[in-house]
Amino acid sequence: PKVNDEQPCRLTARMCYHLLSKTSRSFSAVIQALDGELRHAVCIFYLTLRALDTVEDDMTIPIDVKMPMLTNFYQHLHEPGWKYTDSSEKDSIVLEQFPSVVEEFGRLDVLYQEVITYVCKEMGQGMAGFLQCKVGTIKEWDEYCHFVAGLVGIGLSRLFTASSLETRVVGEDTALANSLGLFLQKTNIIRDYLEDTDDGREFWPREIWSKYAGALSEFKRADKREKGLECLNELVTNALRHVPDVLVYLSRLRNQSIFNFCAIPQVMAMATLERCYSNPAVFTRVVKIRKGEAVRLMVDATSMDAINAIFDKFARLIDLRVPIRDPSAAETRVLCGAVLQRT
Ligand code: PS7
Ligand code: MN
Ligand code: MN
Ligand code: MN
Ligand code: MN
Ligand code: MN
Repeated sequence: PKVNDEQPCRLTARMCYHLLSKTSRSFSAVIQALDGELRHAVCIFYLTLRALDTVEDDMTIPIDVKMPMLTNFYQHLHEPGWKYTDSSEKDSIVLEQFPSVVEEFGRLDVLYQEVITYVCKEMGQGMAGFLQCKVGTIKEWDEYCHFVAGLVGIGLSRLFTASSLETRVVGEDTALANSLGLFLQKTNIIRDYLEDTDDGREFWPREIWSKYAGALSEFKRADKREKGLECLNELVTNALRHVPDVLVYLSRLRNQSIFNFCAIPQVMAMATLERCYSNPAVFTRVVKIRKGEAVRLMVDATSMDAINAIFDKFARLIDLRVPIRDPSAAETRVLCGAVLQRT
């Protein structure tokens, strides 16, 4: 994708792009390539949510401190100079340099400010609600993913429409926008099994894993591999249900820079799901798509024809690997078939 190399001259704006490149490998380039004022609005949106997520992820903050921090976080967007310097999380720099984010937030069009505030408030509340209890039912899994990612999709879509670069339907169809977030978040949760359980976090829904094990961490044991794979495949199958929504959403986009921004992460998620499907390595190491493969996908994912071809390819690869006796086999095949039959 085309890179927008315009350098902002304000110190606080420059700090924001520095923070963006420091904290995101995948989003930094596509955000910086966005057209017009959308580029800055999405950059500030990203940094705000990255800061909030850093608080959620910080296991050294006691729960009774973290709870009000999450629910009140949106208020800091209106407090010049607010920062938090006691985190030792990976992306703590965003909390330490938050005064630059607050300054730049205040310079955005009020329409953009309102969307960012709304998502930050709802996400903080949602995260707080899940602090105590782990994800139990499949319904709760969708709820958690709505709070941390579906809302991002809804907010971004409203920003697209507010910028006039996209039509009204993009910002108004919240169900489709939610699906793009859920597809990314579920893939992230599936892939991060080992990292998350090693950190004492559990995001795989109990309603699903309890069919295959007495405790989620059991899947790390070699003798539980088969059950682990069946559980993994049920989760991948659940995530694949969002693919039809993703493709309809992407087909509605008209602006090339927005299309690339939305499509690239979705294509990466589909590639990651294919890599994770029936793959025992999910339980022993971090499963990643190869660097060269990721670059190829980023370069290619610029038209609806290319997106259709890429989703086709990965659906076909999953379909070929469905184990005969897998409990989810029938549904997995139906969902892969639905992707393939569109063209
Ligand atoms: C505003 C671009 C494009 C309609 C910080 C983009 C964590 C998967 O496992 O660090 O914690 O390391 O890899 C992004 C829909 C959200 C959902 C969400 C804000 C797509 C805070 C991204 C991203 C909607 C909660 C990856 C959801 O984080 O995870 C902007 C359309 C942030 C999007 C979190 C996760 C993002 C995520 P981990 P990551
Ligand atoms: Mn990450
Ligand atoms: Mn988090
Ligand atoms: Mn995180
Ligand atoms: Mn994760
Ligand atoms: Mn992480």
